[in-house]
Amino acid sequence: MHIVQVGMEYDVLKENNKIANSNYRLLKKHDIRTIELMGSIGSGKTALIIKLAERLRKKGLRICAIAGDVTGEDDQRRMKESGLDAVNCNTGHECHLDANLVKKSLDSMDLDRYDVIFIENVGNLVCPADFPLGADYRVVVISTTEGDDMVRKHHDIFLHSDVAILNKIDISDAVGVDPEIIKEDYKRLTGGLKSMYTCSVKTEDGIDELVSVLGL
Ligand SMILES: Nc1nc2c(ncn2[C@@H]2O[C@H](COP(=O)(O)OP(=O)(O)OP(=O)(O)O)[C@@H](O)[C@H]2O)c(=O)[nH]1
Ligand SMILES: [Mg+2]
Repeated sequence: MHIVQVGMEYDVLKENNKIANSNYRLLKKHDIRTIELMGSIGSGKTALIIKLAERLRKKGLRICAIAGDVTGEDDQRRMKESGLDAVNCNTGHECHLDANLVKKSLDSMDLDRYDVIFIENVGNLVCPADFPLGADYRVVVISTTEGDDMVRKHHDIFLHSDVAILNKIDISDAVGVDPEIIKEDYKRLTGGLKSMYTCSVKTEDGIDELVSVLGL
């Protein structure tokens, strides 16, 4: 029984990776840069996408976002209200997007209209890790309000992502969290090879640096 379960899981992940590769090739064919944002519920993924998109529009880039959530259209609505083109992508019951759901969203879009696509994954620090979607960068966003132990508790998502961001540094004192502890944990986990970037979407601290880190 145990062996069968492992085999099924392997097939699902293999199939996902195949579709993710095809998403990646499709996006490259249209010369689109794609950034996936994963991270905890409420860490500020939607707020960060809206803020980055504002910056990029000023540079003349054409932006769209895929708003991933279990149910509802709240994030898509916020994105659209900010002037950003956005496609809603509900998983129904699942705790993460998969490459096939993203493929369906991409199929519904006119890809010649965009230079950059943001994909917001479902708020979760566990499930999205194993399911690449075909983006250029996988970014994980956590925030000071989650405490200082997220890196110690969730190795996989940090190891499966290219860039890590600690948001809401404007309220780190108020919630009694020292950003340096989280950054040190991350450095230790990644063997000193990568640093975590800090920002506040609210005060815009660190946003310009993120634009350049993400190659935008
Ligand atoms: N103080 C402060 N609040 C922030 C910051 N960034 C986001 N918020 C607030 O945090 C709350 C959650 O932000 P969202 O952007 O909805 O977070 P999310 O990660 O998209 O949440 P889910 O989609 O539900 O997983 C909102 O009330 C934001 O206004 C920040 O840098 N500082
Ligand atoms: Mg959101």
